[in-house]
Amino acid sequence: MNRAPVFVTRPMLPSLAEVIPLMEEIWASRMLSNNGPMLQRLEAALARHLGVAHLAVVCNASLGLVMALRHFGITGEVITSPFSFLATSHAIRWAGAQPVFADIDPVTLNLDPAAVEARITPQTQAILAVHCYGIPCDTAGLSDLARRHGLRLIYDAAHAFGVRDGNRPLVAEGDLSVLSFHATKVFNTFEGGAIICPDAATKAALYRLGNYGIVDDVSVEEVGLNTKMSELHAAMGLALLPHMEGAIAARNRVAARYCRGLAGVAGLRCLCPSDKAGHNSYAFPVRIGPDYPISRDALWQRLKDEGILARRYFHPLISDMAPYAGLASADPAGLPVAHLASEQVLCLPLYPDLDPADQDRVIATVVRPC
Ligand code: T4K
Repeated sequence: MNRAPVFVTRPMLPSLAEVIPLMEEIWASRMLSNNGPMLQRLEAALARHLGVAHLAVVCNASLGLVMALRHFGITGEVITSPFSFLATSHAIRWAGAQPVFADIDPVTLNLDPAAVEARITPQTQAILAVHCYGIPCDTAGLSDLARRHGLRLIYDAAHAFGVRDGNRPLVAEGDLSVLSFHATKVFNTFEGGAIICPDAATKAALYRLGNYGIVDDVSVEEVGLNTKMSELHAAMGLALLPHMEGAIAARNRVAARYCRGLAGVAGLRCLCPSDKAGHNSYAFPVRIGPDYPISRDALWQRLKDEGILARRYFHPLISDMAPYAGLASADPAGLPVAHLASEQVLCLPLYPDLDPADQDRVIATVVRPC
């Protein structure tokens, strides 16, 4: 039987009926970009939804990360995780700074503060940490480190939409946090992102930086970029946002179903705390250890043969990719935990409307791979 492939994720969309009235407003106003009414509404609605006071919406998280670094004038060394999507390190380079890789914690798979501390030099200016799969970093440990060494702390929160750490929204941590609204993320505007900022002055400075550096009709004070989100993208976000609570609850249910279905499988560990209040189940990473009957890569292929497109996020490590492999901090000997994770982690399909029958096939294949 020829089945449709089961993708690792599928974007959530609002109904067209919800989108069309917003399109009609855009057509009537003929405001298509440049801090238009849809963008302003989206920013206000997102700030309310996320429980933060200020945020600046941008056209994608990659440029949001570049802006966050540029905002603080970071051009020296930035300590970051090799276990992430390559955009994290690319942003450091595009900002004109140098990535320095530090090893990760074996449980959270996020930067290990002790490993970060060992990489600090007089050239270090910032830490760019990633809440991988929406699992919170050791924010207390990293904040303490940043404070003691006078470093900026920026979070790549691309995966962390809606995550709460205790009573606080996780994105409120650090000097700045950057969310992604890419199609593959928990909340999407097709392409997009946002920088969570501490005050209105920072938001205004970020808007200026993302609007060519223009101050007014006659003055430009810096070499800015264009990182604006269009009204069309903002409208998509406005239509989708009311669905987010239900979407995250549905993600958590899918994740919990995996946890039940995969409980007791020898050599396999589910990594996301789907039972923890405040988690968003952005992804469903499992760790394939030596006691599992086949290797992670063999399981990935076995699933692929069944039309199940699990993904090896994140393999290879960023530090092993050509633009970074020559760096001293990219030496695999200094990144043993990240290397093992990159060889053992596999992300299974997870999205709010994953068909239970498809999920059952994933579970059955993982439970009995041979
Ligand atoms: N920091 C971190 C930690 C990130 O993970 C990312 C992005 C960024 C920063 C940068 O954020 P942005 O600048 O993008 O805002 C995907 C995404 O393209 C990328 O955004 C994401 N991380 C990364 C983890 O995953 P690919 O190359 O794996 O995506 P792709 O096209 O293979 O998509 C995965 C699956 O999703 C497909 O098999 C099918 C499904 N899909 C995808 C798209 C784009 C759909 O069903 N519809 C779609 O429109 O990188």
